[in-house]
Amino acid sequence: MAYRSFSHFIDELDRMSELIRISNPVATELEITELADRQMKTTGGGKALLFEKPTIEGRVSPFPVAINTMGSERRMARAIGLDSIDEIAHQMQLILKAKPPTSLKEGWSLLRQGIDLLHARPTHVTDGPCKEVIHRFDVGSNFSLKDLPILLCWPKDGGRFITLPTVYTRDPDSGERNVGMYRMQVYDERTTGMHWQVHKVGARHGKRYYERNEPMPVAVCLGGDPAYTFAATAPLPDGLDEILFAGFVRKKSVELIKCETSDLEVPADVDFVLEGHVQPGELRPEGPFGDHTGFYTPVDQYPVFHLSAITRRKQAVYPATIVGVPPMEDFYMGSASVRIFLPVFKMNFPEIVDMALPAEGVFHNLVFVSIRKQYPYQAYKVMHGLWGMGQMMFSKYIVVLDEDCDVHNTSEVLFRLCANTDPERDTTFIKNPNDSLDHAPTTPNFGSHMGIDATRKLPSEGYDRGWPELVRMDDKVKAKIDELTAKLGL
Ligand SMILES: Cc1cc2nc3c(=O)[nH]c(=O)nc-3n(C[C@H](O)[C@H](O)[C@H](O)COP(=O)(O)O)c2cc1C
Ligand SMILES: [Mn+2]
Repeated sequence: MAYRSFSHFIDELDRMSELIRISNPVATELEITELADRQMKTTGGGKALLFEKPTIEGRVSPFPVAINTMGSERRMARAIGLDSIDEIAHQMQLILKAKPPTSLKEGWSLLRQGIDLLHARPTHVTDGPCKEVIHRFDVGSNFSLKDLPILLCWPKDGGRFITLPTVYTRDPDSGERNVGMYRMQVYDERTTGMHWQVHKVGARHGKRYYERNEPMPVAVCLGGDPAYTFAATAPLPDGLDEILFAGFVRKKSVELIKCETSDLEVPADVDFVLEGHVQPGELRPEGPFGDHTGFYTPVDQYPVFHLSAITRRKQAVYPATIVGVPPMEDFYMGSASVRIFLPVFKMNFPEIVDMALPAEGVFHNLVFVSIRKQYPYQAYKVMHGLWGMGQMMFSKYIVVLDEDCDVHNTSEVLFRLCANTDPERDTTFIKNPNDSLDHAPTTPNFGSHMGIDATRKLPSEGYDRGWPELVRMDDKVKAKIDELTAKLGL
C-alpha cells in the first residue's frame, strides 16, 4: 500500500491509535525534543506526535511538525504499507531464490532486476502536489528556511538542523540517481550544511563534481510517502536506486517530477522540495550536533548547500526526528533494514540464522549474529565476511553465537558470551574503516574492530574437554506443568 501524502500516513497512524495530536503551542527550540524523547524512551517506542502549533522564536508556524512516525515496530511496518516487515524480507528472498546467484555481485544485480520487474520503475509527471506553491528566489520570493519549523534539537547544538531530509543527487558520469539521508545544519535563510560522510554515495557524487569543477545540483525532499524517507536510510549498495526500492516496498511506482531550477527529479507528492546546489570545494564548519552516538559530534568541515527555490504543498507537514542517547526512532528504522536485508546476508553466508544490531550499539558498534556452525573457525569467516559488506564495515564489535541463541535477547547473548568464551582464545582484532561519527578512535574514520566467537568450541578447534550441555527441562514435564498451571490459573 502506498500513501498519497505524508498527511495520509499521519491519518493512518491516528486511525491505528498510534498518534498523539498536540494542539498547545510547543517551541521548536528544545521543547519538541524533550516531548519526543520521552515517547522514544517509552517501551516499544511510544507514540508518534503531531505538533499542530509548533512555535519558532515564539511565533506559531503555519506548518505542523510530525515526529517519531516510524519509531516503533508497528509504525515502521505501516510506514512502508505492511503489517510486518517480514513480508518484504520474504519477497527479497523469493527474488533471490528464483535463480540462486553464485556471487554477491550477481545477487545484487538479480535483486535489482527482480525489484525492477515488480512494477517498481518510476513514472514521470509534469504536475503534482509538491508544486502547489512555488517560491523561486531568483524572482524575488522571500519565503525561506526561517519559515519552516526546523528544530533546535539539543542545548549545545550549533544551530537548527533538518533531521529527516532525503537528499537527491546524480552521478555526473553515469547519470545514476542516489537518495540518502544526510542531516542539514541551517546557516541562514538560504544556506545549510550538507553532512554526507566520506563513505556515503552523496559524498562520492560530490567528489566527481569537484574534480570536474562543476556546481552540483542537489534537491532535498521532506515528507511525502514515508517509503521514500525509509529508502533514503536503507543501506543499499551504490547504484541501486532508492526510488526503485521505494516503489518495490510500497508496491507502486513513484511519480517523479522535474525541479524548477535544476533537472533533478523528485517524487511529486512530497511536502517540501528544497532546490539548490553544492559548490565544488566550498566547506564550512558543521556542528556540534547531539548525535545518534549519544554524544555531541564535534565541529567538522562539510560541504555547503545553497538554496535556489522551495516548492511545497499548500497544507504541508514538516517531518522531523531527533537522535541522541539510544533508544531513539532511528533504531526502528535500522532494525527494519536489518530484517529486509537478512536474506542478502544469508545468501552470502548460508550458515547465518539471525542477526541483531541492539539499540545500545547504535547500529555500527555492536552486531550479534547466530550461525549454524559446521566447521572450525567458521565464526571468524562470518565476521570477516560481514566486515567486508557495505556499511557493515563499520561494525566495531561482532559477536557470533550458536543457532539456538535468540540474538534479539541481549540478556541471553551476554549470558552466552560470558559463559562460552576464553577471552584471549576467542577474540580477534582487525583494522577497518569506522563510522565518521565514532569519537572513540584516535583518528577519525578508521580504527580497530573486535570479533568474539561465542559459539560452542569443537574438538577440531583444539577443544577436547567435551563441550557441556545447556541445562533444560524435559518437554514432557513442561507440557504436564503447562496443563497444571492452566488448571490452577497461575
Ligand atoms: C535519522 C538519520 C540521520 C542520518 N544522518 C546522516 C548524516 O548526517 N550523514 C550521513 O552520512 N549519514 C546519515 N545517516 C545514515 C545514512 O542515511 C545511511 O547510511 C544511508 O544508507 C546512506 O545512503 P547512501 O548509501 O545512498 O549514501 C542518517 C540516518 C538516519 C536514520
Ligand atoms: Mn544509495
